[in-house]
Amino acid sequence: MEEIQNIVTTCTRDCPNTCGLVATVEQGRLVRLVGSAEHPLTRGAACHKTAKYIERVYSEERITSPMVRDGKGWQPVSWDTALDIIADKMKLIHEQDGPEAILYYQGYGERTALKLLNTYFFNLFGGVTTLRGSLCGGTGQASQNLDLGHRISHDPLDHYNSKAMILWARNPVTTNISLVPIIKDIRKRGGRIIVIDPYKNRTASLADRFIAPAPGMDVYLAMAAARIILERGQADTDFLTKFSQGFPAYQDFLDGYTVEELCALADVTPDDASYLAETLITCAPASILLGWGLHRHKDAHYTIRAIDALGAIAGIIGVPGGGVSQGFEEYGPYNQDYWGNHLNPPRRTLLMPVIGQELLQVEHPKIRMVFITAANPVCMAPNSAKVIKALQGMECVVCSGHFLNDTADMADIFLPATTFLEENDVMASYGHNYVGPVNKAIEPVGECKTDYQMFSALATRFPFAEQFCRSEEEWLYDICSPIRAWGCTMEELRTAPFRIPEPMAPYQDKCFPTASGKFEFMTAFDPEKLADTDHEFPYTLLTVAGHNHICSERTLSDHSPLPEVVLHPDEADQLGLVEGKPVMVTSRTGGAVKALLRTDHAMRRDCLLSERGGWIKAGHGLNRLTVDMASTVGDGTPYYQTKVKLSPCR
Ligand SMILES: Nc1nc2c(c(=O)[nH]1)N[C@H]1C(S)=C(S)[C@@H](COP(=O)(O)OP(=O)(O)OC[C@H]3O[C@@H](n4cnc5c(=O)[nH]c(N)nc54)[C@H](O)[C@@H]3O)O[C@H]1N2
Ligand SMILES: Nc1nc2c(c(=O)[nH]1)N[C@H]1C(S)=C(S)[C@@H](COP(=O)(O)OP(=O)(O)OC[C@H]3O[C@@H](n4cnc5c(=O)[nH]c(N)nc54)[C@H](O)[C@@H]3O)O[C@H]1N2
Ligand code: SF4
Ligand SMILES: [Mo]
Repeated sequence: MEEIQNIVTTCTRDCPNTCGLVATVEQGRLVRLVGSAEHPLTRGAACHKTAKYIERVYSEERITSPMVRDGKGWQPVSWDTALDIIADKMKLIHEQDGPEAILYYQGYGERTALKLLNTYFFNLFGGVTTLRGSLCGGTGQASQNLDLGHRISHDPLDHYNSKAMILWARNPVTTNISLVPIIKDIRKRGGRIIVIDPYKNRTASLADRFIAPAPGMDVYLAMAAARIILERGQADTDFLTKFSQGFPAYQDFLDGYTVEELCALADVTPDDASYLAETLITCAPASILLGWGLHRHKDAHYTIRAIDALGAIAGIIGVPGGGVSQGFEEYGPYNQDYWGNHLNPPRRTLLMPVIGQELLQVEHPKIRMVFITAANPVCMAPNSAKVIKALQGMECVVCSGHFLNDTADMADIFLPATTFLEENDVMASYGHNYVGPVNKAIEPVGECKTDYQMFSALATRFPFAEQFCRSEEEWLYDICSPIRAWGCTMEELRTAPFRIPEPMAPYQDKCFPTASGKFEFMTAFDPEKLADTDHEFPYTLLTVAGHNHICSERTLSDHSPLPEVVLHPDEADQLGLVEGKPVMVTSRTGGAVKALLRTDHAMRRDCLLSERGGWIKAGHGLNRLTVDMASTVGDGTPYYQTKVKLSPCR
């Protein structure tokens, strides 16, 4: 008899939707993966990438046994052999140079509850060098912390109370589909949607107004809208006087410009700024959702803080259906003692946004070994050439993942990881307040192991094995102690998502965990920092989320022969470039990427657009062009500070 099972689980990919899923398994093989109707946000609709994920699980390109590289290339080996080599190397380095000569690089590929234990393993070992900063959302969180004390976003379901939604550098049609029904509901109720983005992204088709400011110049648009609200006497004076600090200083910045000047600096029309201001006034409450695109500029904190300030002036902070929201804490609902950071004195950290440079230059001790899980820094961190050079200089690179991507190509040892369909775990979200069960749908493909199983097997080679090696259930019980304290048993968590008790709309009491206890306006602003023209490299390179892939989660055969870049047709004409033909894109990193040119009238003339995540070995790899630097606030990665030029290519 044919055995068919439906397993409730949660998608653990690097995606703010963190969908509830149902996996159908027939005779041990995954045959169907769809959105769960029971999940309050997924509502039965997962993305088009989900069904395709089955192909990824069973792909012939997937690596399903440990491998070690020798003079002839990759050789499959037993787990014991691979782990013995790693353990011996770790012990030797610890003995000779101390544990800080090893870097543990944990990426964004999967951030489940049990992933806390990866760091715990290294802490039991003695604490190694780890990372600080972010390739993703660091700037926004740090900037909002300055204004609000502690960034808390509105529950996405609270936006059913919104009369307007302003999507500022965010493209939910591609990146956050569970917001789409909410957007449509706002429109159905007669509300407004505004999309603010230098590029006419897919979400713009759902918007009443699309505003395309110059990249990184949104601060001026936010200031223009704030000025208009103040000039029209529509500011929330009660909030400003009772619950905020620093408003007079902020008003001084605004008074330094006319609305027209601010609009010229943002390169938008005064009508765009008026529409934005008027929406905040007449469609109250309006919510503002910040995307990750905003973060990718060096002084992005100006923009983010100016948008928070606009929210404060418009009176949407602490108001149901309002707010300036961004992300959620994906490790928030766990007992974070299990990172084990208390076991050692604080150890050295390297700055993620400039990881190549850091690895090349750190001393005392030098890094000799890099252990990478769930990441592809060669492809996804900026300035690939430096990351490659740094990894090539290592004595030993261990890489754990699913496929032989650009980073695996730099490794000496590859450890094959399970996908979430082969795991039991718990998953919280950076896009909403639900934490959900990860239930194993199929047995691990080949010899793949979960990260926890790998680290447990490795731990048996060290004296701390007993402290580390427990059953996954025991660990989850302990790590999820806050969830249990909120009244959800582990049995309940296995069957359905649980909403953690964060507010639907934060700050309703108008108390903010800042030094003053009030909302704090930005009181320093240096416009000089935003001036950033480069005549030789005139286009800002926007490397945005791809519609069909999450970051670099692809296979080699998934790639088109060349990456596509999109330019305004008049710019192409001026450069003598032809649509559909290859062009060479270069930047100040010295990198060069051959790409196929597409032209689009919807592009701003000062930007070149491409999707991020394609592999270098497949001829993509846009991060060969991106400059490596850290943002002024929050140690984020300003990928879009990169300027490029184009030339014809035979
Ligand atoms: N399909 C798919 N989904 C994904 C991902 C993916 O790669 N593919 N990645 C996941 C991850 S890791 C993340 S962090 C999120 C990201 O989710 P989003 O933030 O929604 O996506 P991005 O494409 O990074 O950036 C959104 C937009 O910001 C715009 N932008 C860039 N600079 C500026 C600026 O200066 N001002 C303004 N106003 N807009 C600007 C870009 O043109 C882009 O359209 O999505 C997640 N979901
Ligand atoms: N140019 C440019 N570059 C960018 C960005 C941009 O906007 N522009 N955006 C940045 C953003 S938002 C992000 S989040 C980063 C992402 O950067 P990274 O985290 O370095 O890379 P990903 O492409 O997400 O790759 C994650 C890898 O983890 C593997 N993986 C998944 N689950 C597991 C697991 O459980 N165990 C193990 N061992 N491996 C697993 C996947 O197969 C995949 O290879 O990239 C950044 N890079
Ligand atoms: S990738 Fe994102 S949208 Fe697609 S199923 Fe996973 S969480 Fe949902
Ligand atoms: Mo991200």
